[in-house]
This record gives sequence, structure tokens and C-alpha cells, in this order.
Amino acid sequence: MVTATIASVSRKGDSREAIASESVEVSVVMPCLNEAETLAACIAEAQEALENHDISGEIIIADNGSTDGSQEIAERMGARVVDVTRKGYGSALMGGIQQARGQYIVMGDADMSYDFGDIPKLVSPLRQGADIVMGNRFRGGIQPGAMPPLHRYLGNPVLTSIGRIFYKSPSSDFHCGLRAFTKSAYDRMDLRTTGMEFASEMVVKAAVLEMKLIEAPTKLRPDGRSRAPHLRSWRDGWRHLRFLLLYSPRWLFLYPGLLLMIAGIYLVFYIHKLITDPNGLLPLMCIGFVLGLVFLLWMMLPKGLRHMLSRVGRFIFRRNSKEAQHKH
Ligand SMILES: Nc1nc2c(ncn2[C@@H]2O[C@H](COP(=O)(O)OP(=O)(O)O)[C@@H](O)[C@H]2O)c(=O)[nH]1
Ligand SMILES: [Mg+2]
Repeated sequence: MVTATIASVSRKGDSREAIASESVEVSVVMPCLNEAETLAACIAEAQEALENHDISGEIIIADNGSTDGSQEIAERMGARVVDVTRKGYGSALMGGIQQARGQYIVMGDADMSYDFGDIPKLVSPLRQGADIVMGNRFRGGIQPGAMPPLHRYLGNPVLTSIGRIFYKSPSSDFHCGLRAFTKSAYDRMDLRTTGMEFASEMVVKAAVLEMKLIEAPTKLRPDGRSRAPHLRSWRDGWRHLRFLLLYSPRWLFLYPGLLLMIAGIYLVFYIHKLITDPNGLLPLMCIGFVLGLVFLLWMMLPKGLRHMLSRVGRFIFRRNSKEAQHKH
């Protein structure tokens, strides 16, 4: 086994080409956007974990447009910088993982909020056959000030519960940024999302593909930088929720459709007072019933026909918008 990490090998002066051809067991991929304050400490922590546990590895910094010298810091530390053109947390990670040479990938933020000393703990289940090992901050301990109350008591638990119900995932912390997976599992997941919802997409795809997912408790520390995080609570929360809904036609159309339909039938047939008053809730009830019916019928259409109708709808919409633009 190669015991030195690629990062440490590169410090000893080998050519980049020689290093690039070497395969390793673990690629540590850190998404990074202007993390000059903390990047060096994260890389050092990951290098130490690899070296202390005789893991052959490399460290990849997936950057897309840092302007604070993060890329130079990474290179100076012996890590490999992958400059990804498309912006976003998901895009950066996809670009970095694409360049990874490891059989296993560990991903973790570059703001010192995660402990890269946990790398061996995450890799060990992969060696024993797991496809993905998810960190769990609620089990590992969230240090004071590490997670805002809005995320701790609302955002994370609610979105994770929705994800667990919709997809029957065993993960209890969908958004943990420290996780590990095999390169082959990653390839099978065929991930697409470009923003922070990438974190959800991975857990959802793992569940849909019935991959073996293990949880490992990991602690969360307050990040070590002086500016605000990139994550925007409401915008990114919505992106996570939207992904959870869009990927589950059953929960987006079928169940709400059924519910609306049943509610419509109930109101129409049993609440006589409302029915006899035409200015009352009658119009609303009818709308609810019709909407429910439409959702239900839409869901029952064969998949191919649904796609075709969506395409026709999009085409008409685009043509109308173009015509409207011309008129202006
Ligand atoms: N390359 C790149 N990295 C990003 C982007 N957004 C966030 N990151 C990195 O992803 C990690 C997590 O971001 P952070 O702002 O700490 O989000 P939070 O921990 O979820 O609040 C950090 O290492 C960021 O530098 C992005 O658009 N591009
Ligand atoms: Mg952070």
C-alpha cells in the first residue's frame, strides 16, 4: 500500500504528471469559495488523518472563482485545485469528484466546521461494503454556536423528516456536509443539481437506488471564518424542499390530489348548509374537487404521455413569451 498521501508526495517534488497517473484509495474533496481563512487548517487536518492511518489519498479543492487567494493556499499546501467553471456548491463538488482518482470519496466543507480527523471512521464502512457513509451531526454533537437555531430545530429536522417519509431513507441528517461514498456508487447516482440541494439529491438517489447507507456520528464545530456562510437559509431550504417534491410525483401529485378530491367530495355531499348557499364555500369546494381530479388524472397518465404533454406545454409557453417580447 502507498502510505504517503498524494498531497505529501507532491510536496517532495514529484512531477504533477507522475502524481496524476497514480491511483489512490481516498480522495478528499472540499468545495471552496473564498475560504482563505480556514482552508489551510482543513487541508492540514485531512493530511494528518490520512498519514496517521496509512491511507493513500489525495486532497482536491473544488473551487469556482475564489478571489481571496484560496487557490494559492491550496497549492502551497500540496493539494490539487480543480477550477470548476459552473458556479454552485453542487457544481463544484461534481467537478472535483470527476477529477478524483480515489476508489472512495470523502467530501467536507472547507470552513473548519467538520473534523477531517473523522476520515478513517467514514472510510472504514466503505471498505466493508457500504456504498455511502453519512455523517450525523445530531448524534455526533453540535457545539454551541455551530448551527443556527432555525436550522437546528426547524430546517434540518423538517426537511430530513420529509425526505425520510418520501424516500424511506435511513439518514437522519440529510444535509450533513461530511460524508463518504464509493466512486462507483457516485457514478450510479448520476447527480445533477448545482446548488446546495446537491446534498439532498445524493441521499435521495442513494435511497431510490437501494444503496447501502450507514450513518456515522460526526461533530459540528462553529466555522472558523469571520464572514457569513454562503448558505441562505430560506433560498436554500426551498431548493432542498423543491427537489424533494419534484423527485416524487407520488407526493407532489398523487397524495395531494387524492386528499383534495376526498375533501371536495366530503364538502359537496355532507355540508348541506354550505352547498345551499351559492355565495358560501361552494365555488372553493368545486375548485378543490376539480384540482384534485386533475392531479389524480395527471398522475395516472402513462409516463411517456406525461412527458410529451409537458413538452407541448413548455413549447406553447415559450412561443407565447417570445410573441409577447416581440410586441414590446
Ligand atoms: N466552490 C464552491 N464552494 C462553495 C459554494 N458555496 C458554498 N461552497 C463551499 O461549501 C462549503 C459549505 O458552505 P457554507 O457557506 O459553509 O454553508 P453551510 O455550512 O451549509 O452553512 C464551504 O466550504 C464553502 O466554501 C460555491 O458556490 N462554490
Ligand atoms: Mg459551513
